[in-house]
Amino acid sequence: KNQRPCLLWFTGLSGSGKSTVANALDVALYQRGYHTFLLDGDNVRHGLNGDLGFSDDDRVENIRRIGEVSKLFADAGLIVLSAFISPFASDRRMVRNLFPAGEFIEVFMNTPLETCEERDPKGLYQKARAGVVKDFTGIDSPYEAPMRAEITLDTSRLSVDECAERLISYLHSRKLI
Ligand code: GGZ
Repeated sequence: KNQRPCLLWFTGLSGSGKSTVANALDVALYQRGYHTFLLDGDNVRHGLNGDLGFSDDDRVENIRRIGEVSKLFADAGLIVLSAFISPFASDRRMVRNLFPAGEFIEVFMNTPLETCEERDPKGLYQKARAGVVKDFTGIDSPYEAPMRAEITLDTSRLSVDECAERLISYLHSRKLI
């Protein structure tokens, strides 16, 4: 199947649906015969970035490395899906600048903090509120919302499948697939 390499960069709070939507899109693209690669905390923060924590400096380095790895996979011709909080606008811009115009697609998961906190799948918000976990994004560490994301999705209003469909439509409209 014809495809053009690109990077779909999912940014948003913990629990906003980044990994869930990226995984659903990954499956949908695979089923349609496209070659993709998904990067998220599960396969990056334990291995490649196992030396990094959640201080501002470590988050900057986390995103820098992920941007470079994403670029390598795109150079190999893949549609890359990367799902990280990436709270700082400057880091997202740095990754954007690694890519030709139109090949970096910022996907802002704009799910309200309230919803993310209700979901709290790992109990981390509760720990952050209790002060047991420090520097937690949205609680005592900042999240800089994108001003000009290519796509904004809110999983408190849209189902995971609807989000994936919107992303597929976008890729079609830009002739990336
Ligand atoms: C934010 C944290 C923290 C702190 C652990 N702040 O929802 P999760 O659990 O499964 O995914 C979150 C993940 C965030 O890692 P990222 O690499 O995406 O972050 S960043 O882009 O800011 O570097 C969360 C868990 O790690 N987690 N401690 N203090 N999220």
